[in-house]
Amino acid sequence: SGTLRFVLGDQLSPGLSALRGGDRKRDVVLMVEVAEETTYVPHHRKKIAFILAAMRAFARELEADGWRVDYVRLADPVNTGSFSGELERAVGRWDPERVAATEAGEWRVLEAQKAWADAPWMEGRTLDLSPDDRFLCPEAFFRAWAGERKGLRMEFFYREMRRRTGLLMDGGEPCGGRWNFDAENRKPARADLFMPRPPRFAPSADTREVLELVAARFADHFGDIKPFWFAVTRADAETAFAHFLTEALPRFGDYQDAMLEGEPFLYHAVIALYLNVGLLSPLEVCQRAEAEYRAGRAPLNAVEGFIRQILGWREYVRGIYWLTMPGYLDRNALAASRPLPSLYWSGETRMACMAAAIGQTKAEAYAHHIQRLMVTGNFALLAGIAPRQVHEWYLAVYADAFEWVEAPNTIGMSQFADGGLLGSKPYAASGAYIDRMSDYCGGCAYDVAAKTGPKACPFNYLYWDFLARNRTVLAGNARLATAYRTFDRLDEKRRDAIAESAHAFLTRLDATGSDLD
Ligand code: DLZ
Ligand code: SF4
Repeated sequence: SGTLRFVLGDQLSPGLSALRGGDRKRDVVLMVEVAEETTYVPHHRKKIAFILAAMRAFARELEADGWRVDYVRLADPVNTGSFSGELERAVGRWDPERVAATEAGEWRVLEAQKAWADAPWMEGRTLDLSPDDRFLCPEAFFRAWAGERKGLRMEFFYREMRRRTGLLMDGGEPCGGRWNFDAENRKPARADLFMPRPPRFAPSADTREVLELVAARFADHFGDIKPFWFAVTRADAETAFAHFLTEALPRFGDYQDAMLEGEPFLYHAVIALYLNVGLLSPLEVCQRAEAEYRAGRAPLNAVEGFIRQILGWREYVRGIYWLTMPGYLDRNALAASRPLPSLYWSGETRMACMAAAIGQTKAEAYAHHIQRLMVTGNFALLAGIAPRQVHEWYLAVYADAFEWVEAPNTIGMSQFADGGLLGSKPYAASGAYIDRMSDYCGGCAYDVAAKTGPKACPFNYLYWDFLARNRTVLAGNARLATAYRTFDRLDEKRRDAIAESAHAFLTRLDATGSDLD
């Protein structure tokens, strides 16, 4: 009797639609740790630890709030290893009248949820699958918006969302008279002693138990488990966010695109992982950032930039995901087919920028967006790596990576494999961009000023090689016209030297998985 309320590992929010209107005396909340979710891509060990620890903490929070929670652990010998298998067993245990669930964030899991309605063990019971209204843009709203347009530019979607929510609006007008202050947000950073760091939380006894489980069970997965300092409770995630608001938000805008050796976090909030599992609410974090602006404690360029990431970009990529799945994962507009080189897992490379981004990814299950887009993403794009493999790497290695947000970012924005649905041009750049935005090049074995030859920065010749190789697809792109003109003005000897350097580099990459001898 009663309702079985199934809560997934990225649905750790007390206000979740599947819990709404529940009867704490009659209903049971089901949460399950399952092998399928931990291995559908080889997740970073810190990511698995984070999700399982947050799930266990949430189960305790629900119990403290009067719910009865049926929690299945990964090590339970009768665990079937899948959501559907565990739901079937739980239905057998509780014989509920109804099963309630919130629609999964991923297409793969939503398909499984929809199939529950016809499962033999659901006979005589109702399935109540409700939308995930923690997101600010309902799927139907996005479809209607997208249906009217050819180009789906984030900027216009974002303006609709500003109007719809009233965030950073003065009446009908955007605060400060402009929608977007990004032009002010492109400053390189300098290391200073007072740079804020995200607060670190000591693992509880429960979390330490999870760390041991993950160490034993996922010994062959990528990534360091310790030190483990992520928040796993709502209270700690809120502390982390409050710290960001006072310490980093005021300068977040200025240094959004900067990269510094040894400074993985800069002025970034490092809250995507908390938002994406439900420990923080997207609407609330936007409202609190706006309050900092209204109180005069943070400038508009910072607050607008922060809110755009969440209200604009995050909602927009989710809309794109549901609009284009399931085909999206196999898009490959540039027909890139090189297998992902092993240096993405080992971090062993002479390219200082790549070593820094991959090294900190291994340590922290985190890299900020410019490292992902302009270093590891840019390299994969220039080297012509198969987008599906690039996608699976990002999905595996980042604690905040769930397919709905990661796939459009990787396949669309970073790899241009959707042919320009998301971005109007590929995010391809030579070493000069990385040099301008970071301090990596000074400590690199390569010379960022050299264009060709064994000492030259590989991003330099790979950039031209990328443009030359993809000419038929990209030549018509207005935003690349200048680049193609520059390339065509190079004399033949230069162009041959570029092709030769690129060929030598890529041949070694294919043979060894890296650029080492
Ligand atoms: C990512 C993940 C992992 C590693 N483990 C679990 C798990 O054991 N149990 C669970 O409910 N969810 C897990 N998740 C998150 C799910 O993969 C996530 O809910 C799906 O991606 C659906 O959006
Ligand atoms: Fe990266 Fe090239 Fe700079 Fe080295 S020189 S850090 S490879 S951009």
